[in-house]
Amino acid sequence: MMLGFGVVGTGAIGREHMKRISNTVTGAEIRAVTDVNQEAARKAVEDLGLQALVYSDDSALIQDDNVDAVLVTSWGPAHEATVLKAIEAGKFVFVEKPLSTTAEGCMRIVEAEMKYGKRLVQVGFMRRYDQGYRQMKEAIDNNFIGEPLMIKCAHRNAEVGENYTTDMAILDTLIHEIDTLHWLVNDDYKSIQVTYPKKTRNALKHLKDPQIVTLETVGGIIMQAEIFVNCKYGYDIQCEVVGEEGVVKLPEVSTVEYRKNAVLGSTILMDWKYRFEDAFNKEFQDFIDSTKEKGVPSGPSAWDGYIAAVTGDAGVKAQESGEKEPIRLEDKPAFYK
Ligand code: NAI
Ligand code: ISE
Repeated sequence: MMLGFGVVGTGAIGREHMKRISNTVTGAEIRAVTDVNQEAARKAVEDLGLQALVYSDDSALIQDDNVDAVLVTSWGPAHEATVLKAIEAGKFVFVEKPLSTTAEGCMRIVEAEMKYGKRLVQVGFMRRYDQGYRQMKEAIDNNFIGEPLMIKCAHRNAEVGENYTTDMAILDTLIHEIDTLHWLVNDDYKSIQVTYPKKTRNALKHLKDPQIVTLETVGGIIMQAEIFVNCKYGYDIQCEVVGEEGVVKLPEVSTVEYRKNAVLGSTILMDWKYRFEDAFNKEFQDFIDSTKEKGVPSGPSAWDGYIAAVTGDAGVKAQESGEKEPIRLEDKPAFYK
């Protein structure tokens, strides 16, 4: 039986995921779409050659009996309302990051899901499905490098648009590291601090870029993440975990090696879309298989979305204060253990 998706938000990543569901992964199909820009929704259906209904809003789409799972790819501030409606209707939800733009909003989702009585929600933290990160995690879990002591990582984008603001370095960009790093080392965050190196002349006036974020865990691991969103040369994700007995490093993406004009080189990808394509495919296949076979999604949960939101809020505070800000999480409910 096919899992029927209803898509809320047919913008950039919405269309990517629609293509993925229709052409790459197996066991699912797009049955309905909606977007506040109705023309965009109609065009997405037409361009992808789908047999999907176009609804006027998310409420109507969620009520469609043929929609088993709601894919939320609208703007961040709209996520919470759609996710809550989908939970109330007992539909599975795949929601892109952020789960909600506030920690309180994430907690409302957590409470609604617990009240419903089983997991319905998966958050789009796709790095947990990236082969390199998975291999690192396996090595750490198997004690290959002994106790992890520190992490050094970088999240670099070639450039960002005018509407990218300083806080987005934490809430939109670092959010992926926030989710991945504590998962990698099985630890919880304790504090966050942000410092600003010399500013690049390639960043617009209103933006502080690059930024160095230091996260400290309850177990004492120090993680240093560089966020540099106008690095110019490409989309580059780096991560190295230093342990008591050795080091594991995120492998470079393999691209063709070339020799030309006295250079031995290889290409750096320019876009997250290509860097994490395989991870996106795997996260969707897992969501489809888990919901169909186990009746619950098994990927990053609403609780993981909550952790990211609390940490992100503390990060924005740290950007403003320059101080080490505490990260205070509620106790994890047994429901999510
Ligand atoms: P976008 O602006 O290209 O598309 C968003 C679409 O949602 C637009 O077509 C807009 O009209 C529609 N929309 C907004 N509010 C709506 C509502 N209430 N109901 C229905 N439609 C609504 O944005 P983009 O880049 O596709 O990002 C969407 C989400 O995906 C964001 O939360 C973003 O953070 C996340 N994202 C995640 C990535 C990842 O690596 N996991 C990468 C890029 C984006
Ligand atoms: C974007 O919003 C994402 O979610 C990408 O995965 C990330 O790497 C990129 O830097 C963000 O702008």
